[in-house]
Amino acid sequence: MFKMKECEIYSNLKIPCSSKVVIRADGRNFQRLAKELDLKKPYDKTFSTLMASVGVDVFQEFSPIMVYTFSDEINILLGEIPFAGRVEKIDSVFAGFISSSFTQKLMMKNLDSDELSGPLSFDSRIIPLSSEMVVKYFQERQSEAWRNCLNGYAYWTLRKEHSYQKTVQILRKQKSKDLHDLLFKRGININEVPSWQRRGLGIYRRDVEVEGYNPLKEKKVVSIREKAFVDWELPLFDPEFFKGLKKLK
Ligand SMILES: Nc1nc2c(ncn2[C@@H]2O[C@H](COP(=O)(O)OP(=O)(O)OP(=O)(O)O)[C@@H](O)[C@H]2O)c(=O)[nH]1
Ligand SMILES: [Mg+2]
Repeated sequence: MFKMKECEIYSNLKIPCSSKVVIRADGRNFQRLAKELDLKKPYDKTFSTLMASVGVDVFQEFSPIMVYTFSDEINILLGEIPFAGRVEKIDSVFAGFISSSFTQKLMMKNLDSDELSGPLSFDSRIIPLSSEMVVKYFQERQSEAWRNCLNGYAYWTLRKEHSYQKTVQILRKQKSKDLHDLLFKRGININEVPSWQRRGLGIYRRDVEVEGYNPLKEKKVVSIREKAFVDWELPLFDPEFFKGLKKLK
């Protein structure tokens, strides 16, 4: 007898057991959202703070090893693989969770969300990697953050002087060195803009001192707790950085 369940043909798709897993979620149509929220250009710290707090929500819910975010993307290096590695379940739950967390934080931040044209969403993809590829993956995302930073500053600086068409035309043939010079002539040293704009933001476990009170001994006590730490001053990623990351105890 035919069972409708048999039409759910992707439900058995699973992540290969031996791989490390990164999930990358990306805001859908956030160029439009940035306009609607009238975000500062090229970087709006309120928006990045919001993305960081979404990352902290992900951290608390799924206990990954690290979250890395820049622009409208969030990369999640998983420790334990949830939902028995089921691809559909993981992709849909992460996209849903992140979209919902973002919306909740947006409402709390009181960014001018009355102007939104409708519900917002994030997509999500699963990237299985060998251990060696994990560092390379994050290095590539961090290079993308840097390219974004350079292009974003160049674009918005020129837009103060030129139309959209003219700006695109000027930028078309420029190499990265030309963009540095172009910005430098206008008083911006791109190597000195805030680290989070050049390198993105990381969230990972770190020991922090927590002050408490021991009522029996009637005195203050300091204990060490592991907490999700938002790093606004990330180094350039290298293998050492990843070796130092704490896994869930
Ligand atoms: N003004 C401003 N815009 C930002 C900021 N961070 C991200 N964005 C916007 O978010 C966009 C992210 O790029 P994409 O993901 O390629 O663009 P998208 O419109 O989301 O397109 P899809 O992801 O394909 O749906 C950028 O082009 C910016 O327009 C910010 O701090 N300030
Ligand atoms: Mg996007």
